[in-house]
Amino acid sequence: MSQTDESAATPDADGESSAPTAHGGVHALEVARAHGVQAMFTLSGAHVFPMYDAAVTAADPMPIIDVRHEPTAVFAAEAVGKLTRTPGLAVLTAGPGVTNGVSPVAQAHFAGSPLVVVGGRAPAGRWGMGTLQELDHPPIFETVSTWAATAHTLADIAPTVHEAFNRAGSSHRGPTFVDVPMDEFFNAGPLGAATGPDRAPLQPNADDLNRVARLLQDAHHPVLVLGTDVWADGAEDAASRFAAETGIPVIANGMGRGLLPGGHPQLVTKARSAAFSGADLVVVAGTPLDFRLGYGVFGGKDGATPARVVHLADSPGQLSTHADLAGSAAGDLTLVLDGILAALQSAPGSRPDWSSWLGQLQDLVSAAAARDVDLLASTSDPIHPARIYGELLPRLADDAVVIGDGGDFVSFAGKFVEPQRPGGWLDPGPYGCLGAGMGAAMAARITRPSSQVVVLFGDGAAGMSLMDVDTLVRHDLPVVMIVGNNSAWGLEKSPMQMLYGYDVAADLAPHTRYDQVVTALGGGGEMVTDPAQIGPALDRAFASGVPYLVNVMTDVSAEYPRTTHGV
Ligand SMILES: Cc1ncc(C[n+]2csc(CCOP(=O)(O)OP(=O)(O)O)c2C)c(N)n1
Ligand SMILES: [Mg+2]
Repeated sequence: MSQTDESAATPDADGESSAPTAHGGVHALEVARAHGVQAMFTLSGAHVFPMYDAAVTAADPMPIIDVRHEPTAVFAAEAVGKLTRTPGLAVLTAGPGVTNGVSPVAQAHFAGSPLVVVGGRAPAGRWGMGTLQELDHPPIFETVSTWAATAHTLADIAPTVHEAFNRAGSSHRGPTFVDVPMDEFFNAGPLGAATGPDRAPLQPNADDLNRVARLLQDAHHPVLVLGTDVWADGAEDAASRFAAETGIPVIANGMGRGLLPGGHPQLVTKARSAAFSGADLVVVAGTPLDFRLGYGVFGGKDGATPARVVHLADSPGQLSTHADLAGSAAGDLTLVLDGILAALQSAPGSRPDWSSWLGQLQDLVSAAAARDVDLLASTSDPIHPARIYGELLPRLADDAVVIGDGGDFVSFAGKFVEPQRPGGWLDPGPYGCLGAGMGAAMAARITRPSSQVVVLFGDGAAGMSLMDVDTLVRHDLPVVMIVGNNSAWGLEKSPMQMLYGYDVAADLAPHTRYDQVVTALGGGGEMVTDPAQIGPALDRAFASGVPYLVNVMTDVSAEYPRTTHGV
């Protein structure tokens, strides 16, 4: 117990002190702390002052990262959740502060990111009378969060916040929201002992695991897809064991990147389309069968038989209801993967040998890598975005955190960046909300203090959060930002051209000096127009020790060759 005023302890009948008293902010913050929160992200508003008072008056004060626009606070807290697999905390003031947080909460909902948002709320004592920013928030979050509730009284605060953290951090993870009426937040009353998470791993069904093992036993050309929830569920060791023991080819998706390190012989992400079209069994672990995975249909072109599909999820509600599944299992993903492996290893008959199938895919990976060499070294003028990755990749440390926020420029990152460790790649996930990168960078710098942190911005996306470089500077959070500046909302420009033969609302001002925005705010930066200068600029950025933006002018006609637009 760190932040109670002992002189305010409530005397009981014998005159001895019983539970100490504290205001509502302390009630909420002590619970957050018990759930592992180490920093709060916020933008000021009087409705939530008790949270700040609780943070700064604690014996062990909690850092407050105050931002310039609420979405950055929530994206930062979401990214804390993604990086640490413990819910992050954002605190938003009533009304506009809370509604500014809706898109990031929706993003966390789609990505299954553990996140708790505590909101201010107009005072209960004047509810309905039209106080400033009086809005009933929880209904707004009904479709975009795991759970949303009001803690109506001081006594409700601790249990409601506890519930919010438990739900946010339990499979399937996601965002939760609690608002507290201002008068109750400022009220003081007895403070109970805060307790941490209480959740048990979800047990998968043994028959389901055996069935999946039999499907693997029968498969000649299987592929395993490892997605975000494998990392989020802490199943990285089980995933490595499964891959090592079976020899199965693996494709990484979302935060599943890095579960097998870049260059691992079984990692065939670069041969993804051949792997999917040639597979007879696709096992998808820890990610939905959405547009990123062809809605769960693999192969089957030109009359061929499509692959059988197995879906493994961290909880039953995540299992696909639209795909035609040959097998499925839901539960703690370590138990799921280890359980299938054990069933496969104890099955009668010989272990399947997939080495020649893996060999075919490895040849395709090598061919794809050889094809990329020229593009990564491109000397074209204007600069091809791939050249930026050609310069970045050899400079990335194994523990780097790479964040993508943009359209085509970031799609190239998805193609070229294969992290060495899990938890080192952050993208928005299936909701695809631009503007998340700056908050994610803050979270990465705070949670991985000694790692390189690199944000890859499209120029359009950068404009959504660049003012929050001010926050990086004020809080001494050095990160490297790289803008692929094609002076356009490129990912929208080329599809509009394709559909209409023209485009509108897709151009941005040419050669905008986003680097000078950063220097004006107290960081460093430079513009690059010569491909040979990208590498030296990156070296200066990494060495600078300040928020530093490398603004690279790129070729707007070098769009990403995509096969799907997500519909
Ligand atoms: C909040 C939000 N608004 C709009 C979009 C639609 N959108 C997707 S990609 C994109 C273009 C991104 O442009 P930029 O960041 O410059 O990257 P580029 O494609 O040019 O590399 C847009 C507008 C979105 N995904 N999210
Ligand atoms: Mg652009």
